Formats: sequence, structure tokens, C-alpha cells
Amino acid sequence: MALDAETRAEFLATIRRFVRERCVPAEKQVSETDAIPPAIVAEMKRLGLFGISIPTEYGGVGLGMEDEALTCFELGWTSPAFRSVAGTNIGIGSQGLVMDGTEAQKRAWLPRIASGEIVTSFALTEPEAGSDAASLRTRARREGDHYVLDGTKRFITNSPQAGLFTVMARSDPANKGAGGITAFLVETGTKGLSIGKPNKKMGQQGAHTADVVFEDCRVPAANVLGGVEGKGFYTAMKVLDRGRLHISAICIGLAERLLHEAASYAAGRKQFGQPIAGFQLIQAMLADCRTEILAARSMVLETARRRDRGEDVATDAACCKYFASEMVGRVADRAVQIHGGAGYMADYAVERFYRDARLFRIYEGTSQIQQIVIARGVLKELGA
Ligand code: COS
Repeated sequence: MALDAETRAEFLATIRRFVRERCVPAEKQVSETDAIPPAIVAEMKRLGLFGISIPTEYGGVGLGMEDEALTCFELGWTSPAFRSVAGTNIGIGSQGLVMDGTEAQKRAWLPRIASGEIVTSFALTEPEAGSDAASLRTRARREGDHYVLDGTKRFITNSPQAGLFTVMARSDPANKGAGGITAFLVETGTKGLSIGKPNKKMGQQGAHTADVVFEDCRVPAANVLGGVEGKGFYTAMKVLDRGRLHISAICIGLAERLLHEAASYAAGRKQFGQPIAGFQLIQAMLADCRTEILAARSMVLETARRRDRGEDVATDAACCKYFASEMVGRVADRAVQIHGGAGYMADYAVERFYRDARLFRIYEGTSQIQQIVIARGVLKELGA
């Protein structure tokens, strides 16, 4: 559903105010304590941020992809950890249910996900199955009206906080490919499910990942996502297609913030008797940032609008993720360069964002996976 122009403007202004007045001043604290202040999380729930992508009939805000992208441009202006708190509820944690869940599953879970009462996680990656997601080894063995899950999932975002996992597991051992994989809804507290210690990461402090381990974990057959075996990989791919647009939009918000930091610094910092913003080599870097941000922004909005019209945008979502995540890396690099020695110091936001931005080229599909998806799309269009 697209918001009308007035509601959209009001909603975006509210998110902008929240990000700039509440999140930005807390960035340093979040980085140092590796935690988002509970009052900020509570405010995010009150603003509906956990449920922006969930249909209104299940208690969400029901934004279309274009409106979600515009919201992400605002959210991206601050440390990515703030986005991450609600990110799995908005994206990979909830969208399998939204797209392929049964009516009963949607009614049971989506309202609590939308309100932020429970956090959801998406458990696909494994120690031996990252980019090659279809090679996953977690097994699901049918026993009467249950399945028994065994295996380990790795780097699972928000798993230490999660109340519900969408777990991709191989239910048909004879089928080593995509068709042998089923998605399960597994509640925290289920016997045989345990969460490892949170990983120590390069950046994005305040956002947490950990291993999720299944040992003889009995899950009711009613928790097969969509009620049908063998559909889990396809659900995961559709969820990732959508997630790639969401992440692209976050990259753009962060790139805009980085450019703001770099331009402000350049305007104030004097060398050779004048602000460095007066030097053309600095100006070239600012110009390159602005141009690339505009390109990424245009790509994402156009692709989001096409998705809202019901078009298949899998290839173009990969183009967006590829370009926007690489773009924010270049922008972060230039922002540090413009800051000179100060940019290497933890006192400046760009030092932190430089590390934070590195993840965008990796999660929800590396740049190399996006290239593969794009190239396959091009060849498919050709009928090759
Ligand atoms: N939507 C729906 N179905 C899709 C799809 C999509 N976007 N992409 C692939 N499929 C289907 C294919 O049509 C194929 O169907 P059939 O079994 O009927 O033939 C099946 O899924 C397998 O597809 P494919 O042969 O292309 O799978 P591959 O093993 O070659 O891998 C990639 C495909 C590499 C694209 C996939 O493994 C991938 O996206 N990897 C990255 C995973 C990732 O992003 N991980 C990040 C961590 S999760 S946050």
C-alpha cells in the first residue's frame, strides 16, 4: 500500500526527527556499550518501525517498497545498529511469513512481530554454507507430527534477542539441491535450540549476531512455513530479493550522512590558510560522493516502484544492492580521506561508519553473489 502524499511526508518527518534527535546523539554510547538504549528501542516500537513492512490487517504499517525505501533513507542517516534492532522484523525475519505463511501462521505471529513484542531472525547461513546457500546441512527429520532439527546456523543477526526463527533445513536428504529444503518457524525456548555467544565484530556495535544450534530440536509439523515441504529455499530467495532493496536504501542513508560529515569537516578545517573545501581535489571527492549517491538513490526508488507495481525485480534488486553497497564503501573511504588524520581517530563518526559500512558488501549476499544473480538475469532475459 502506498501512503498518500501528506501522510507520507508526516511519517518521514517523524522518522527524520527521531533519527536526528534521539539516535544520532546516542551513537557513541551505542558503539562503546554495544547496546541500544532500551528507551530508544521502546520509541522505535511506538513509531511502528518494527512493523513498517507488515500488512495493516496483521497490525503493521503496511508500507509499500517505495515508502519503505524512503523510510530507510532516513534510518540510514545514523549508525546501522539502530536499523538492525528492527531490521529483521521489517525484512528477512518477517517476510517469509508475509509471503508464504499460512493464514494461521500469519495471525499467530505477525501482530507480535509488527509491534516489536518479539524479535525475529532468519537462519540460513551455516559454517559450511554461506554464499552457496542451497548446500546447507541442517537436517529436519520427520517423526510423527513433529520434525527433529539438527545443525548449526552461523552469524545469525538478532539471534540473542530473537523470540522466533525462520530456519531453513534439509527435510529431504535424498535431494541435495534447493528442492530438499524446508523453512520452519522455531520459537525460542524450544528444547534443543540454543544460542551461542555473540560474535565480536569489526563494526556495527549494538547489532548482535551469534550461532544458533539445533540438537534434537522437536518442532511441530504445523510450524512448516506455508505448510508445505520443499519450499524453503524459494522462500529464502524471495525474502533476500526484497531485503536487498531494503539494505540498498540503508546504504544510501548512510552515504548521505557520510557526505554531510565530510562536507562539514571540509568547510571548517583550514590548511594553507583556507578551508580545505576550497581545494579542487577535495571538491572532486565531494562531487563524486554526491553523484554516486544520486545514482544509487534513483536506482532504488525506480526498482522499488516497479516492485510495488508487481513486476519481477530480482535482477534489479541485486543491481541495487551491488551498486549501493559498493558506493557507500567508496563514500566512507573518501569521507575518511577528507578528514585526514582525524578520520582515523575514534572521536570522529566517519571512523566508525567506515567500519560499519564494510558489512553491506557482505551480508544478504556478497557483491560477488549479486554479480552472479545479475549476470544470470541478463542471460535468462536473452533466453540463453
Ligand atoms: N526467487 C525465487 N526462486 C529462485 C530465486 C529467486 N530470486 N533464485 C533462485 N530461485 C530458484 C531457482 O529458480 C531454482 O529453482 P528450481 O529448483 O526449480 O530449478 C532454485 O531456486 C535454485 O536456484 P539456483 O540453481 O539459481 O541456485 P544456486 O544454488 O545456483 O544459487 C544463489 C543461487 C547463488 C543466487 C543463492 O544461493 C544465493 O542467493 N546465495 C546467497 C545467499 C545469501 O544471500 N546469503 C546471505 C545470508 S542470509 S542474510
